[in-house]
Amino acid sequence: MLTPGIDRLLTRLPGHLGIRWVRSGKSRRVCLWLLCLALTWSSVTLGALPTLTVGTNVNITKSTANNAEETIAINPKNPLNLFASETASLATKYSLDGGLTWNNCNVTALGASIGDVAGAFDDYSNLFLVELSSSSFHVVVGLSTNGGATFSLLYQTASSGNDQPSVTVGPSSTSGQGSVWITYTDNTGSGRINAQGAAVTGLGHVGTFSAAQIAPGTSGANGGDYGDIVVGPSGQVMVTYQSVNGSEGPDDIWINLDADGLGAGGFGTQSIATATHVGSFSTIPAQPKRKIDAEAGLAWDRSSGPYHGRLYLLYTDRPSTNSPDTDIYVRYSTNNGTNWSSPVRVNDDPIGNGKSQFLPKMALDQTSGFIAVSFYDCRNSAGNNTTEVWATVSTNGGVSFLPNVKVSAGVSSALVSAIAGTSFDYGDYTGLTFYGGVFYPCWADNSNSTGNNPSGALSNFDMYTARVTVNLPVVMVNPRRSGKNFLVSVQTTVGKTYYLQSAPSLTNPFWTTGTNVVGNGLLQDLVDTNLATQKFYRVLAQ
Ligand SMILES: [Ca+2]
Ligand SMILES: [Ca+2]
Ligand SMILES: [Ca+2]
Ligand SMILES: [Ca+2]
Repeated sequence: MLTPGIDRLLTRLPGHLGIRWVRSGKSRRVCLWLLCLALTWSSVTLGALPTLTVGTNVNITKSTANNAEETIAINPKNPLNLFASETASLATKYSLDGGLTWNNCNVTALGASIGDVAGAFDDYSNLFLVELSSSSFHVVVGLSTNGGATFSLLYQTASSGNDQPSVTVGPSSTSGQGSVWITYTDNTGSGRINAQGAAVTGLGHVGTFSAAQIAPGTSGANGGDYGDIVVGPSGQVMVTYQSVNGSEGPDDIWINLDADGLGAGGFGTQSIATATHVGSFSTIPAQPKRKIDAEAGLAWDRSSGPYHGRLYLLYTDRPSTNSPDTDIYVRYSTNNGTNWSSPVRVNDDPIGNGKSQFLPKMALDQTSGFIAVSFYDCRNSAGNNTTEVWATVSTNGGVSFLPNVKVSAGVSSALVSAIAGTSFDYGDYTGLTFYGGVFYPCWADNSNSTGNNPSGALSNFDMYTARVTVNLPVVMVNPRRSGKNFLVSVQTTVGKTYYLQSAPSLTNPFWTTGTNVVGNGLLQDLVDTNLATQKFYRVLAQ
């Protein structure tokens, strides 16, 4: 039972914790207000940052074939259900136990493919898979309604000669209805960026894909490729891509917005979101044959968190064309891509150390608005040519990123004969998915750190993943009454002092400071021995 004052109570109070104590008549009750997320946002005040815990590396494929260029997706309706696939050998797998064990998907209905796989689950548990057909590179869209066990053929483009399709899901511009969108490069149209969307109304209920919409400005010399697509909170859709100049760079990363999503309006004029020194074929020591592009990626915050509506752009840049010192950057926009923030460097190894970070992927947790980024990283490679996988998270809307964590247990290399002979290196991209405070990078690994790559170490890649958990700092637990005492436990940090304050109402600007404790790194109690009929409590740290 909430009293009329509760709405006002739900006003966020940065930098402290709020608790309302109500004691009335015969029934005594406590209305507790635990702002765990607010605590994270106010972590500067409280002196505690979220941490990331990396789980055991899992070898998804365990195959003698070469496995590289991955996609991974988590089912928001059942987060123990994951899907992963890769281009080099088209291993296509699903998991029902949170990524610990993996089964083969049946994709025979989709026909023969040359890969360029990408997958996404929607909120109805629909799993969409896009890939290129072996015959003429049509974009094939598969649908699984059973978590990845079997796929049916949902759609195939009329256009041929396509490249690098992506798929994404979200709401539509019609209330209560979802949408699924694909984008790809149509090379019969000289590098046009095409997008097509369909309404989704339930599990297995997917409408007809719209005709191919061309992103204006993309054709001929300004053709785009290596892009991404994302759906915003009101069903609006954005594509990103970089110019295909076939060179080391410099280059531009472009965007077009379809403001009404599945509505009749098309994509607007293209605009440059950022310049980069990474061209569409940039040579780095770790990926010398396949080369890399900037791997532009998009995420849009549709959560109810504090950064709802924020749009994120991920890309790779370097200090100058031909520099091996590639870095990963994120910019954000609060106005549908009209303006972008300054770039924030995601990798946290020393600036200017010459080491390559490449093939980044970004994913947004729609339960919180947190964004994760993972990437191959040569920071620990003396020759800047062997890789680990590193990752990090931003909990503050892309303003900063947590200290990076190493996700891969071993060190991999594309310079070994088995991989160099393919000229495919690590492929063109990696996978990442993020839901409910847990994210899963997916990458090509030939370290054999798990001991179950049948090709042994430093031979053919297997596809690996690991569960990475975001741990929010617990700073206040177990608020409780004991006789005439009110108590709350606080996780303290050395160097801070914690004060319990109370006030008779939230509109009263005068808070009475009660007891305090000096932080010692342990859980400590703050006590008010003068419980009144109604009090509002907060804990300050300074
Ligand atoms: Ca590819
Ligand atoms: Ca539209
Ligand atoms: Ca670097
Ligand atoms: Ca393998």
